[in-house]
Amino acid sequence: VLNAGDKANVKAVWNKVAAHVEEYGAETLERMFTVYPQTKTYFPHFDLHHGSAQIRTHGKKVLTALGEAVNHIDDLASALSKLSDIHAQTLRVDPVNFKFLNHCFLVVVAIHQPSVLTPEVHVSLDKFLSAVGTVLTSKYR
Ligand code: HNI
Repeated sequence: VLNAGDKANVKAVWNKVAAHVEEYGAETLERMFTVYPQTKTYFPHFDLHHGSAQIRTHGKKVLTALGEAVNHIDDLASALSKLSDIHAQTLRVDPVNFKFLNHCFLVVVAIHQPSVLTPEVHVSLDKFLSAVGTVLTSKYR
């Protein structure tokens, strides 16, 4: 459960991330595809080469959605309801992949914004990303 301190920490991270959603999003996806190549199977229709315009566009979409979740951190379930339907019913992304994406995003934040990522903030960001993953995989049947 995200407590008040966690919520403040996540908002502090987002203050640093918001201006870079396309860059950080693309880097997150590129790391995910390289480090966990099985994640590429969900994107057979994408050009996955370095610098791909599709990766940039999709990275921006994913991080923009995460930013929306930060803006509705007290009600993630409603804020992510539509995305949850898409991932569970249409895309059928195996839940393990959310851990991979979360890990890669943490690495990207650590690289680009090292000063914001104190151990306490790291914990809060990890909790937030897990909570988002839980919501996005909550409608699987
Ligand atoms: Ni995800 C589409 C957000 C995790 C595979 N994803 C989206 C869209 C958003 C999004 C936004 C665009 C939806 C639309 O078209 O309306 N994805 C998120 C978020 C997370 C996440 C916020 C977790 C933090 N997605 C994942 C994971 C995978 C994944 C872990 C698989 C490894 N997502 C997809 C695929 C699509 C997608 C595939 C469709 C892409 C396309 O354009 O065809």
